[in-house]
Amino acid sequence: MGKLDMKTADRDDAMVRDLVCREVDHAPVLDIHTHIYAPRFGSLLLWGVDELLTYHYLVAEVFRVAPMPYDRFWAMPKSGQADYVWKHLFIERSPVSEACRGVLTVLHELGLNPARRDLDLFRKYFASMDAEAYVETVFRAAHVRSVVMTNDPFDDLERPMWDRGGAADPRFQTALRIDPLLTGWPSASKRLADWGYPVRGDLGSGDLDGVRRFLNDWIARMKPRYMAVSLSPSFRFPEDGPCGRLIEECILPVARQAGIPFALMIGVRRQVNPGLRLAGDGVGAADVQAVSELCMRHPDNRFLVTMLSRQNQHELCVTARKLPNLHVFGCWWFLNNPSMIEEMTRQRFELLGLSHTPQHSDARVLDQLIYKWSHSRAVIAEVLADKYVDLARAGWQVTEAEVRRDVAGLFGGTFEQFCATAKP
Ligand code: FIX
Ligand code: ZN
Repeated sequence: MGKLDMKTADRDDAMVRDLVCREVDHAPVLDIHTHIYAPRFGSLLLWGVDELLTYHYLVAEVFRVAPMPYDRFWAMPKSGQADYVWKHLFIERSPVSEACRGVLTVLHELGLNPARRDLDLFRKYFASMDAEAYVETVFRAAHVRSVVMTNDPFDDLERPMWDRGGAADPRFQTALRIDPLLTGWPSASKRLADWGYPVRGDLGSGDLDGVRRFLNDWIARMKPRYMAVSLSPSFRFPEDGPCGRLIEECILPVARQAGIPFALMIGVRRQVNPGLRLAGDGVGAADVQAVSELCMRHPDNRFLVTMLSRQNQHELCVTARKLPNLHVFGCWWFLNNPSMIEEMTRQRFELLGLSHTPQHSDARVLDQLIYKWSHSRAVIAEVLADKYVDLARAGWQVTEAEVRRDVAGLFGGTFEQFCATAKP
């Protein structure tokens, strides 16, 4: 290439990069897995600086640098816990971790100058907010068009909210979460019996019928986008225990009939350190073969899968290449860091093209939508731009409309199309 040609190529590359950044920055996202709630769920919707600072990612981090008896920490009011995190992770050392950086990004994007380092000032800003208006502010700042909640009928705080009903809110879609059913059948079966389902715990035909009725009732009530479970690294399929049997005989037929996917989030070791509560979960490499078997044996079901261990990512992509009923999504939890997002997104583009959903936020605090999306967008834009530049080298120029189309797919459109194929 001559000098002039190289200059032109560099200019074209820069134009592609600018275009991709603009499109990715502003693409309205459908966030397909979160733990935030619509305002009608009242106190379950968490927001504000004290909630941000006591996010379980930060609780794990503060105990590394300033351990104290767990009971003493949990006995403190939320503001006391937040003060403790602020002092040890932001004031006494620089907040370089991804979770710490996230708090600063939120404050910064809300126009609160984090450099003031004045927690009470930040608190004042949130104290003057009303939940409904703040949802609008955050969705606008994060360019989020809708989120999928995690809705758990076994949760004693959440269940009564459903009994009370209330108008559906298109900004907050639902997902029926059923972990206790698959990971703690003996006690889940007792609860189903308490709620009036004819379940004895022996997994006989009466039990299976009762579970299917339970699932159908909650699907009718919640109208979920999908059913979901998180599973440990020891998950195997097929399997003759309660987990395998309930998946095969209850969840999959019910999902097929309802026309919704089944989402599996695999690889979490729950309560490695129970003193840390929600912050006490860990990770382990899981068995991708189980995912492959599940999808192969049930071609009429649709599966959304994310795995927590870095080791599982390549095999999961290769498995998805073979199985069109498998949709890979997100960089989950300990993978939601720029270095991991970059590696995984690159690998997914290279192996799966655009047929995946690169990211979900997993936000537990409303405000986190701002940082989780702004941090992820920056990485996804860079990787996507690299790919378009590679195409340009091969003589294929993408148009603005094509970039917009592709980005819309990555930020929720492809997920919606995949869900639509689950309809009977
Ligand atoms: O199981 C899940 O959906 C996990 O994402 C959460 O339980 C976890 O605590 C979390 O918030 C991770 O980001
Ligand atoms: Zn989650």
